[in-house]
Amino acid sequence: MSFDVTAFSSITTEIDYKELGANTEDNRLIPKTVSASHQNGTNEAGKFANDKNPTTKWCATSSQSKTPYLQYTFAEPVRIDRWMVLCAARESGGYVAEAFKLQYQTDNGTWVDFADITSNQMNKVSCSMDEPVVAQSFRLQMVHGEQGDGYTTRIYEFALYGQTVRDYEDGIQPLIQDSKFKIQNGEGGAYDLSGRKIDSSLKSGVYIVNGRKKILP
Ligand SMILES: [Ca+2]
Repeated sequence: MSFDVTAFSSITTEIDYKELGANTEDNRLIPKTVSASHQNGTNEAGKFANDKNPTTKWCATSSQSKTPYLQYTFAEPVRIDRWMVLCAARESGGYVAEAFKLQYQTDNGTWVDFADITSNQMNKVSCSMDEPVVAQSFRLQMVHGEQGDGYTTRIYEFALYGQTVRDYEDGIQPLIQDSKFKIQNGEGGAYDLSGRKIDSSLKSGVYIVNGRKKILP
């Protein structure tokens, strides 16, 4: 993973609106539903981490839960290659979340970590992933919502970036059809998009198997 971050500060936390925008070149994905395990009333509901407004937040008090989560569920499977969490330094540097995890849900319902952030002091944590994650539901699972002894959660934005699996597959279809290796007709084997036959077991990625696209998360 590579981090592109802003250190926490009690002075400034505003971020570039372009970073927050949906359907821009940043490919922010908008979930169909946003739900929080706990929230501090309707004015600090989970949806405020998804409103592209860096001055509104999802909050869950420590008395409600020390480890609440925020869940995004998309209308169809998506392929995530970047994420961003904007914390609460605009209120206080001490309110920057120290520890949290990002999770995706597998087909059998299990939640799996794909990021585990500890000892964080950055107000905006923006991470590009070397290995994209394909799923339909994701969670920001809080571990420690503040820098000190407190456990109140304050998240101003939680964003996932990427493409729907459908759009991604549409994007690679021309690569398959234009391949000089004729892999679109590949018989009885697995090939990568460069036309190389894969003899070992398949890792995550996109392959042509028996002439059809196959995405392995
Ligand atoms: Ca917000």
